[in-house]
Amino acid sequence: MAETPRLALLGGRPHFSRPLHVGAPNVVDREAVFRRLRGIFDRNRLTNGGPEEQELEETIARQVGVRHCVAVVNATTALQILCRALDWRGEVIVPSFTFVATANALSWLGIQPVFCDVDPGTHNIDPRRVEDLVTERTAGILGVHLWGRPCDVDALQAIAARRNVDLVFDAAQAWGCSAGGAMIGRFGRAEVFSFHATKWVHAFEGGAITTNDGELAERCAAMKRFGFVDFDRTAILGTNGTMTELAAAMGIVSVQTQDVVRRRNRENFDAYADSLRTLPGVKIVTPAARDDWHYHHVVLEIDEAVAPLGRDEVQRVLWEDNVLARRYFHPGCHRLEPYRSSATRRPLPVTERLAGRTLALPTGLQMDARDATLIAQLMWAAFEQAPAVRAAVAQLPDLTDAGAETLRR
Ligand code: T4K
Repeated sequence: MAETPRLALLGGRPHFSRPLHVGAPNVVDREAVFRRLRGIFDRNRLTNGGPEEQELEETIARQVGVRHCVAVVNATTALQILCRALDWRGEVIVPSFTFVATANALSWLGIQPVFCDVDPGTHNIDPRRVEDLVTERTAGILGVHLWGRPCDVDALQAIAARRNVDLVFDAAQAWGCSAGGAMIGRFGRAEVFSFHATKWVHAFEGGAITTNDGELAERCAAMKRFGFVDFDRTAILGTNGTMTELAAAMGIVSVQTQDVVRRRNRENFDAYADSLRTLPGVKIVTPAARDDWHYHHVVLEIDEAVAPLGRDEVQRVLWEDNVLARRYFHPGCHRLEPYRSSATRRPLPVTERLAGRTLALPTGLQMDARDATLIAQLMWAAFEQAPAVRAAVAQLPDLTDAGAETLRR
């Protein structure tokens, strides 16, 4: 290890002059987006099923290897449309250890999310816990490929078939990932991707439903456009989930240039992994050998029983140095409103443990491998001076008060 860096928390100057964000947008080729934008203005077709949206849908379907793709304004709306198109009511089994949008999409439709614990190794919904939660009110299982690592699709599929319920996946974090050679996006009855600006491939805001079920795709496509199946005929209750042409153009260029981002993510990830391998009590989330990954989520598990500092203390150290690490997904949906106040709480010990120890670090084009190594060195330095760090953190205001302002910088 190089010379110990002087932590900003302990009086040094911040090592990064500009904040490094988790989820800073990656834009590889602005000119290509501008060219497409000129075409959009020339055609004067700005939204509602223009050529950019159609091209994006074809691009996604081709890369995933499915027959149908329906582009939607964002993944949250896409999940809602999919749930409606499946005519889901009653209860749906879903992990709590996910971004709150997964559960909210259900609740927004009056469907009750039934929170299931996750597997401690994969962080994904634990099939061994799912079956006990199936009741006569269960409409389906909504798995989440958290961090882009695939759920245990086969086990979930077996339960869904045995109990005669639907299985779909929230693949918001999993664009470009595969499970044992099969691209995520092909599993269950349908899957939903997010192309939000914070994703490694994005459309400013965007989402997509992928499926091999033609009838389901047709229903989703009609629902996303007010229920229209013709220029003036509706067939179904719909909403407005349309993606603009500008967003679709950004999405196409982002897919076309994704290898540049994946390569940088990989370099950053390897540098983090190399430097953190022997840091006591710290484990980095890695893909299984059989899977392809985007290396977009650099997620640590910090075990306070072994590490000299806890996750929240490490986060404060990094923030003082302008590394805005995030506690994804603290504290778990079941501990956020409106779920926290609901009467039907069951114990989720693995979710609780993970929510207290996971920390997401920045990556992407905003930084390089040297930066990743330096961030790891800051963590080493913090561990070496743990008593002083602990005392200094205790003097700081609560992060929830200062945090929102800092993130806007
Ligand atoms: N299911 C799952 C499993 C998901 O992870 C998500 C979204 C969804 C469903 C729903 O997908 P969408 O409906 O969004 O398509 C972010 C994103 O808003 C959200 O899309 C994402 N998951 C979630 C994990 O993270 P925040 O509130 O943590 O991100 P935000 O806006 O604070 O962005 C992170 C940092 O990145 C900012 O502090 C600053 C920087 N940033 C962000 C944006 C948007 C920029 O520098 N420029 C930007 O344009 O939720």
